[in-house]
Amino acid sequence: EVKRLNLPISGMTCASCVKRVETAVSKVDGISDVSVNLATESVSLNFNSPGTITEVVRTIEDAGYEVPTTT
Ligand code: 9UX
Repeated sequence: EVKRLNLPISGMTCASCVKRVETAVSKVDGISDVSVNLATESVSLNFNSPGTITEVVRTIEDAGYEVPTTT
């Protein structure tokens, strides 16, 4: 079952940042239809397993950005 998720991202300031995050996240196995929005500082994506999100967060952070948490 594929579900869609929106994650906040901080640290993006230009269109190249957006492309960088989109490219990196799109390469994660089990992730598809990645769309990064600079104005809302977030990414929307389809995922097929909850465990995949951990790798998405790591990928975003490895690219030099942050995923702010509410906890
Ligand atoms: Mo743009 Mo983003 O010049 O890390 S690529 S700020």
